[in-house]
Amino acid sequence: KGARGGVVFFTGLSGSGKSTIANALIAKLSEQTARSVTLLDGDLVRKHLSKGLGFSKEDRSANVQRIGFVAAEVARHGGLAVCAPIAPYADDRKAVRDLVQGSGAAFIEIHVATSLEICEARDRKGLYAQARAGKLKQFTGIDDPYEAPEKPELRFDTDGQDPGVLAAQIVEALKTQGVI
Ligand code: GGZ
Repeated sequence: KGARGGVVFFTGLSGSGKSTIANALIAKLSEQTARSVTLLDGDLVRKHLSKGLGFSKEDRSANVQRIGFVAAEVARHGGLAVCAPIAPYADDRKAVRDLVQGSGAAFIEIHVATSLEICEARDRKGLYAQARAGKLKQFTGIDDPYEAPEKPELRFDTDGQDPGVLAAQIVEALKTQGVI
């Protein structure tokens, strides 16, 4: 019991709340378990593991596959990895799922389904405004695709939701899957 590795894989638009929920999850896990957690969040990944990659379909795919490879290795050795890229393409997410599940680890895909309208209205980093002005090309949801997952393990409509409540649902899913 407790020895099964697992990957929590968030997907959703920029500004949808992936990182916020991921951090709430990590806080909750640290209260409830002694498990250490490997966080593969967008900012750090693109600074190190995926340094030099842009936002073409090829580069996004490479980025997501790299995240998936590291997460699968962590999970294969009994660890717990939390990933939070946009991961806009269904085939990349499927490849990561297959890689993780292939080693017997749990894979929990979570669609953070905050609408484009809400993400754009928040625009915390001003990126949507830049994309609308044509200064930032290939921006997900504006002039680049986002393929919503059809059957994620969890889907969150984050509007007005407490990240701690959402994180608690993920903890339950990890318990159901025998990870914690
Ligand atoms: C989408 C972009 C883009 C473009 C820069 N499209 O809100 P953020 O700033 O911090 O999160 C976004 C992040 C997306 O990187 P990912 O590695 O998660 O994307 S993917 O999974 O598609 O590889 C955003 C910023 O980088 N950003 N340009 N054109 N987001």
